[in-house]
Amino acid sequence: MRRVITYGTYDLLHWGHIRLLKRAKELGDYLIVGLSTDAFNEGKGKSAYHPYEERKAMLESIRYVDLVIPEESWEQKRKDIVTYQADVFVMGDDWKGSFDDLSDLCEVIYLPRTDGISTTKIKDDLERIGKHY
Ligand code: C2G
Repeated sequence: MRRVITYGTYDLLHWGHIRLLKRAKELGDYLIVGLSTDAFNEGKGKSAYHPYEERKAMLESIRYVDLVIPEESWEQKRKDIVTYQADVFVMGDDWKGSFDDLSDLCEVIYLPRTDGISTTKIKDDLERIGKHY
């Protein structure tokens, strides 16, 4: 049983998120997602459109996701990797190099981001459309 772990806010779930989760699952047999809590997001300077419970329910409905755990701090990754016996830690490559320190615990892989889509872009596009009507 090869276990994969990844982290994120996963707000306004979109194609880029799905592609990341799909490729992450393909690296093993079991995918754990550390989902940023609303409090942690405040620390990231992010305010999600959907609250944690809704973002969690949406992730749990995705066939590639096996377990969703709360991400409450930057430091918890080491503990999570041990607790959940993760063999692989995956993030999109906008984080390239940021988590190489975890490579003593597990494989660290950065996957290419999906171009042309982001939660920020969705919000900006909707705002622009909204101004025309
Ligand atoms: N992602 C992607 N392509 C996009 C947008 C996002 O591959 N077009 C990936 C990101 O690289 C990340 C995951 O989808 O691996 C979730 O993205 P976010 O919800 O934006 O996560 P982020 O805010 O980067 O939080 O401790 C790590 C943080 O929680 C990561």
